[in-house]
Parts: sequence; structure tokens; C-alpha cells
Amino acid sequence: PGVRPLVAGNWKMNGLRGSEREFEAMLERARADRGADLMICPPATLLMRLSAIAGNGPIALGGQDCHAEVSGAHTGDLSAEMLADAGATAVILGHSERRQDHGETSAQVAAKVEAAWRAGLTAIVCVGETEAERDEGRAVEVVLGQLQGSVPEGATHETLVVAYEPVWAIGTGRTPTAEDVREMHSRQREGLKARFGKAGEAIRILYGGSVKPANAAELMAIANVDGALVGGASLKADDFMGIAAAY
Ligand code: G2H
Repeated sequence: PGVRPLVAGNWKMNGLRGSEREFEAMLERARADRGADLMICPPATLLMRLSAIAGNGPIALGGQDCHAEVSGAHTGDLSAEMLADAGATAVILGHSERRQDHGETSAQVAAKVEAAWRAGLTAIVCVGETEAERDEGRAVEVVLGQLQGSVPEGATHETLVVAYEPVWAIGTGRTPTAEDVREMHSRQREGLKARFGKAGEAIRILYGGSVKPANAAELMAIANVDGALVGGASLKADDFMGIAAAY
């Protein structure tokens, strides 16, 4: 109640300095009246540059991962404080690509969430079942287990956003049925309310996985879908703003 939907773009490992033009085009169009909060999560190499362009404008910035520790000998990693220092106000954590490619467990994700909170960042925690888990009838169990394990105590709508991304729908062009999405989001809402009480009602649950302008309005109209986490279709201003136009 009272919390605006969020449309967040996850650029993944895409984007060079030339992408500034695309971001500027998004900003330009976002200045018009809109019904959702907007965010772009570029590769970390672009955070400071996009932050300088974004100013206090209508598009917030986020990172795509952070280390659980504050600093130290962790070659190649970035701390939550570094992301905040570079202009991020949020960070995606536990994306399925990191769970798969880097073997991240829910316990590790939870430690990263704590680190994000210490740095004042909102954690966008991703959960989602694989195709095999869905076929075995375990989708709800897997997703609620990830949610329980990846989110520490004390979450509020200001510190936590959940992104439900069925792994088999990521970058594949396949999307679950509206009924599948409704069921999965409603079960996650129940889980959040059971754990966080009133705060659980306001925590945004985004849908992610092959969201595009053509399917955004239908997906965003489903109960307990409070926005979208958009991959491929967030790279171009036309597509990203076309999705934001669902609000
Ligand atoms: C899911 C999503 C964004 P895409 O990973 O996180 O990507 O929209 O390309 O399926």
C-alpha cells in the first residue's frame, strides 16, 4: 500500500561508454509523468559515469552484485560501500546467473544482503526455480526456501525488493502463464507477511524473465506483481521505456 511499482533494468555484462547515449535517452523520456520508480543496474564500470549523468533525476542506479565483507584481500570483488560511493542506491543479489555461474548459496546471498544494508543500499534479492524443479512440482518449495535463506531478519519495503525470476524464462523468450505468475507471487507474499508482518505487505515483488514491451502490461496487471526486473529489453531506451509505460 502506497509503495510505487519498480521497473529495474539489469544490463548484466553489457554496456560500454557508448551506452551513455542510451541512458540519456531513457532519462529524457523518464522526465515525463510516470507511474513507477525506475532503475538501471549497469556493469560497475559504468556506475560513476551514469551517476554523473543521472544527477537527482528520475532513474536510480544499482549494482549487480557485491561482496559480503567491507574491504580486504578479495581480488576482483566490489564492496557494497564502493557501489554506494559510485552512485548506486541498490544492488541485485543472488541473481540466478550468479547462483549458477558462481555457485552462490542462499546463505552467501544473505550475508551480501547484510553488507548491502550496512552500506545503505536496497537489496534486490532474486529467487526462482529451474525447469527441472518446476517439472518435479517443487517450484513453490524451492522459491520459498530461497526467500527464507537469502533474506535476513528485519527486511522492510525500503531495504528489500524481491525479484521472482523463473530460471527457464530468463533470456529464453518463454514466459510462464499469468496463472503461474499469480500463484508464485501470491505464495511469496504470504511468506513475506508470515515473516515480516505488516512490512511484508509492502515489500515489492518484481517479476523477471523475458519481460518486453509486448508482455509487460499483462504481467504487471497480475496481483502482487509490483514491477519488473528486465534484462535484455533494458538495453534500449525504446524497449525499457515501453515496459515502464505499462504503469
Ligand atoms: C532475468 C532478466 C533480468 P531477461 O535474468 O534479470 O533477464 O529479461 O533477459 O530474461
